[in-house]
Amino acid sequence: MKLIIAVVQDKDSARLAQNLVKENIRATKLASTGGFLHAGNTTFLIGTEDHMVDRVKSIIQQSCKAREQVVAPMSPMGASMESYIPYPVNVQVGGATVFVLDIEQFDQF
Ligand code: 2BA
Repeated sequence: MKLIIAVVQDKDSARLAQNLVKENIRATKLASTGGFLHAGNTTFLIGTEDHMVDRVKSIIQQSCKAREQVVAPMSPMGASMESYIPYPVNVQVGGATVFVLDIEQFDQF
């Protein structure tokens, strides 16, 4: 069994959730925040059998798309100098960042 962790943009999360339900794939949605943009995103936890991993990845790929986001300049006050961006820049945010982990045990009580 595997645990698929997928970080997706909020705009795609309803579509992804719907497409997973349609195919009877169970998932948990968590509200999350990107470490770089500090923008809200959604993290899906999907526990699934090994043979379903490629299918789940393909549903994620079809449901989520990459977009450009403008990062506005931040005041250096309160921000560390490494994260200070003095002018607006375009950042390409991926459709989904996906991790696949082995599950040692799976129980439901
Ligand atoms: P954020 O951390 O807010 O990152 C948003 C986008 O900003 C990233 O898109 C990437 O294009 C850019 N970015 C991130 N860190 C950067 C840096 N140090 N320098 C320059 N550009 C940077 P994605 O790579 O598609 O990531 C989208 C979201 O997925 C991330 O939001 C984060 O929440 C998650 N993520 C991405 N890689 C991850 C990882 N290795 N571990 C955990 N979460 C990750």
